[in-house]
Amino acid sequence: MSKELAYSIGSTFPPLTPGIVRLYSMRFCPYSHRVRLVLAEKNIPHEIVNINPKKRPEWYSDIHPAGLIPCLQFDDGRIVYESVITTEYLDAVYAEKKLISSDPYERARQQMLVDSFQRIVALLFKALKFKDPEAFNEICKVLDHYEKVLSDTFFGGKDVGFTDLMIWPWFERIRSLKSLLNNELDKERFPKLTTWIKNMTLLDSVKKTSVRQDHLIVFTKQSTTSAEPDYDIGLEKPKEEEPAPAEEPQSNPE
Ligand SMILES: N[C@@H](CCC(=O)N[C@@H](CS)C(=O)NCC(=O)O)C(=O)O
Repeated sequence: MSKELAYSIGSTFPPLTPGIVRLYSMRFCPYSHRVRLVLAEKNIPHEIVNINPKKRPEWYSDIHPAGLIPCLQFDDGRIVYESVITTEYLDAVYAEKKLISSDPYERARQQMLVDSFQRIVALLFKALKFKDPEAFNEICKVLDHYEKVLSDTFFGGKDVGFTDLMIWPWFERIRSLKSLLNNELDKERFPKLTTWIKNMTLLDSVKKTSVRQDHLIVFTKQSTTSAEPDYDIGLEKPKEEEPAPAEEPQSNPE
């Protein structure tokens, strides 16, 4: 049985491992993907506990008051949630390989890029759920600004940083879901972003955390059409209990 299976109602709290940060996650959640990227990029030893957000385990409300994912839990009781706050916290505590600039203006510039990206999050949802072609055009209009301000290998310079990791999960989804979107980014309109995407895909953290395209396609189809998508797509699941064999019909004595 896979260790990645999502915990749901009725499950028992899995004990924490001393010295290991735990991330409560969901395999297809782009916000969790942000934190998985940061943990991988900074090489922070961690474990992942997947949660079924539609059938959350009872014990999860003691960890995150609103029950959202992602959320970090440390073995000394510290809890940190909200993907951007979590990233800022991890960057401050694990100082090696800094992702956030110490220069106030540069930091503000990157935070603005991450903040405005929420517009794309909403538009992508609209494009996928309502098959609204105008939503993809709107995404491209927002991305024009990102194309304009990208002036180096990554958004913060020669090394991968805060903005890159915070926005990547949605670029991975735009790429992987082009068949569902019936659209993809125009290389002529976005030459710098096209090179940036190539550079991102070469990073180990991006390779390690990428979501399988076929699973993502199935999950996205399900989550835009059903209230209960399968959070364990592609995983080996526990065998359903065999139904008790039906009693043999008694034959009438001749
Ligand atoms: N602002 C939050 C958003 C997190 C979020 O919306 N997570 C989704 C899963 S992708 C969730 O927990 N949904 C469950 C629910 O809304 O009840 C963050 O950045 O961490």
